[in-house]
Formats: sequence, structure tokens, C-alpha cells
Amino acid sequence: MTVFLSRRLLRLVVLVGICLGIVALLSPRGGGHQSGSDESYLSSLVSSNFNFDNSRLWGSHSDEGSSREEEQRYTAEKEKEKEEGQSKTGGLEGEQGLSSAEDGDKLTPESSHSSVGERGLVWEYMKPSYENKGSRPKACFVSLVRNEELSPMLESIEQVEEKFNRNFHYPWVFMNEKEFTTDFKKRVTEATSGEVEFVLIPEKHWSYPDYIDQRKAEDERNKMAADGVVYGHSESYRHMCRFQSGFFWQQSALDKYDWYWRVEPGIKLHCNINYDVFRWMQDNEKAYGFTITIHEYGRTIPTLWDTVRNWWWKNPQYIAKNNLLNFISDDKGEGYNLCHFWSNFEIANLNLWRSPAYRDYFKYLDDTGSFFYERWGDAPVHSIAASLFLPKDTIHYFSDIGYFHVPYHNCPLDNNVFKENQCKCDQDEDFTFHSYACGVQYYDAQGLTKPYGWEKYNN
Ligand SMILES: Nc1nc2c(ncn2[C@@H]2O[C@H](COP(=O)(O)OP(=O)(O)OP(=O)(O)O)[C@@H](O)[C@H]2O)c(=O)[nH]1
Ligand SMILES: [Mg+2]
Repeated sequence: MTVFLSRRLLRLVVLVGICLGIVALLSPRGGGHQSGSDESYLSSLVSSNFNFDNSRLWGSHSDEGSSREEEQRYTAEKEKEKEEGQSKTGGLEGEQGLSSAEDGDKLTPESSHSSVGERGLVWEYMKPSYENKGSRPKACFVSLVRNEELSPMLESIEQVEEKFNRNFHYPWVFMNEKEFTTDFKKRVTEATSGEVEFVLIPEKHWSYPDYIDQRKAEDERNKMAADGVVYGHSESYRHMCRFQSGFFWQQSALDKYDWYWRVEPGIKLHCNINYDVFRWMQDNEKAYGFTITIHEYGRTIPTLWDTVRNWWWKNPQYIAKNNLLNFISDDKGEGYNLCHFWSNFEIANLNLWRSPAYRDYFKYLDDTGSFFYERWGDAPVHSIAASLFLPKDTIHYFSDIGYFHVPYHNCPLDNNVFKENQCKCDQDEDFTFHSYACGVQYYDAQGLTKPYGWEKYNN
């Protein structure tokens, strides 16, 4: 009897084992929500040994306990947002004409790709701001600046007004985490030809989130300073980079605009700009424009790429199919090649940053604390997002805009452009194809033909 029962038990165990094996084999890899087609789409973008190991992200720069806490906090906040999102999304839909299919949280990767095709979810989100084609875009200049930078700010305004804005009179928005002085306001108002607004940045956008271990942040700053990293010691630089990444576009003064041109104090414009660059962006369906590319200092972003890849793995629906990944990665996403658009100049569509994709991406990055524990710059943060979220034909290199921010120049190499726009710069100093720049990677990723003789600049 006992033997008979054990045999039956054994047969049952074997049978259950086989069934479980079959179920496991048939389940999608990772047990997640990726469909087969999305997995192959992702793997076509990402090399086979791409290791989306969550524990690596959360464990790479924190001890195990706080890593778990960070991930739990992220998950809890996402859940909370989802609940609140029902009502918030309703508001957004009304304001910006979004259809419910564009709410990232509700979409499966499958539905996102079949409904929005090659251009991707982020482009779909931005589309309403292109309905204005042919008319004047809702655009402004944006400058984050300190009172003590009044002089170099006036120089920049003079450059922009003389070379461009005297013909177009776009408004200007100045932002500061401290009150602007009366003198600052008066002088910049006199210098600009359009309307002017001043924004006092709220403390919540320029302070430590409560989850930051400030002792640890200080230790890391000291280590970076000891390693000689530029701004390695600086707290304000870190607040600035975080603000430019996640908050400048959230200031309500910008709500009425779709477009901005970022202008820093002390920049120069070398050539006349005889056309409306905002309108050109809008009418030609561009989303992000730049003048200079450069490599990031790797010591400032040791865990950025791992973090991005982990976010990406959780949110593949946001990656545009015809993206510009090849600009930022030499091996289909395995590693980050440190290339980015130098964000002290940007002419871009604000809706890129307002998109659910970017909001989620920024929050994910911010939750790691590495804007403070490391020194993540807004330039790589913006550039990685633009390169992954946007169709690559919506990213534009303004080779015709002569530009200078210490210490690099964009000086048009095309002699016709140079003459027509009365450029005053030295073409030999053009940075585009310098080996420390990323012009070569950009031209290759876009499939563009490099100008004749570019090799001589590649030193
Ligand atoms: N209000 C305010 N603006 C800041 C602060 N730090 C930087 N900025 C502004 O943020 C922008 C970027 O800062 P920069 O110091 O130019 O940083 P960077 O371009 O990476 O470095 P540089 O090569 O030194 O120009 C500039 O427009 C600055 O005026 C700050 O503490 N407060
Ligand atoms: Mg600067």
C-alpha cells in the first residue's frame, strides 16, 4: 500500500514538474509585459549581452539597504502617480489635445508601436505644437543667470539682438533662484527688443530632495574635487544641472510657449541669422537644435548610462524606432560614448521635456540621487533623451549659426554661408570635427555627408 502510494506520488510530482517546465518555456522572457515583437525590436537596438540587471543600478552607488529603499520609493511613487494621473491626464488632454492612447502608463509596448508607427510616442505627444505651421511660433529666449552675471548677460543679449532678434522681437525669460535686483531687471529690459519676464525659481526646484544623504553628497564632492574634476566641489553647479534637466521647463512663465532658445551669459554669435529659426524648426518638424557637440568627462557620470539602460528596459515604449542611438553609443547601446549636444545652446521644443516619457525618465534619474552624488550634467541628460525619444530627422545641427561659448566655436565651414551671413570667426577654429567633439559621430549617425576637407579639423 505504502509503495503503491509513493509511486503514485512520484508520478504526480514528475507530471507537475513537466507542466511547470512547459509553462516556463512558453512564458515571455522576464515574465514581464514585453511582446515578442518588442523584444526583437529592442534586441535589434541593443546588443545581446546588454545586462539590464536592476540590482546593478540600485547597488552600484549605494549600500544594499538604501538601494532597496530607493527602488521601493520609485515603485510606490509610480503607483501613486498612476492613481493621481487619471485626473491629471484628463487635464492635459484637454489643454494639449492628447488622446488617451498617448498616455504612456496605459500603453503596452505593442499598442504604442502599432498606433504611432516609426515616429514614436514622444513625437505623437509633441505633434499638436506643429499644427501652427506657417505662422509665428510661441517662442522665447530662456536664460538662467545670477545677478552678478549682469555684464556677460548684457553682452549675450546684445549679440542675440544684433544678429537675430532685432528683426523678430521674441520675448525673453530670465530665471534665478535668488530675486533679481532692480538694476539687473532694468538693464536687461532696456537691452532686449521683446517682452521680458523674471522668474524666481521655487525652492523645491533648487534644493536637496529629502532622500539625499547630504553627508554622502559632501564626501563625493570632496573626492571629485581631489580628482581635479571641473566644478567637482560645487553644490550650486549640481543644483543648476538638475534644474536645467528637470525644472526649467516646468516654470509657469514658459507654459505659454512651445519653443525656447537657451542663451547663457558671455556667449557670442559670429554670423547674422536672417531667418526665423523658431519658425524654421516648427515648419520643418524639428524638435531639438544644437550648434556644438562634445564628449562628457566620464568621471562626472559613472552610473548614468546604467541608470538610463535600466529605465529604458522598463519603458521600451518610449524609444523611437528611427532614433539617434548611434550618436551616443558606438555599440548599439552597450556603452555610452560620452557624446552629447552642448546644452549651453539649445533651440528646442519644450514639449519634448513635458512629455510623459521625459518626465518619467528624469524622475527615474533624479531618484538615484546622482545629480548630487555624482555630477550629472544637463547636457548628457538632455542629449540621451533627445537621441532615444526623437525620430532622428527631428534633430538639427545649425551649422550656419556661428556660435561661441568658452572655449569652443561653431564657425560655418560652408563658404557661401560664411559670406552671406557675414560671419566673423576663424574657420580653422571650428570645433565640429575636432576629435574631442562628436561631429563625426553625429554626421555618421544621421547618414550625412561630411563637408569637403573635414579631416584636417580632426586633430
Ligand atoms: N541663477 C543661477 N544661475 C546659475 C548658477 N550657476 C550657473 N548658473 C547659470 O547656469 C548656466 C550654466 O552655468 P555655467 O556656469 O555657465 O556652466 P557651464 O556652461 O557648464 O560652465 P562654463 O564652462 O563655466 O560656462 C549659465 O547660464 C549660468 O549663468 C547659480 O548658482 N544660480
Ligand atoms: Mg556656461
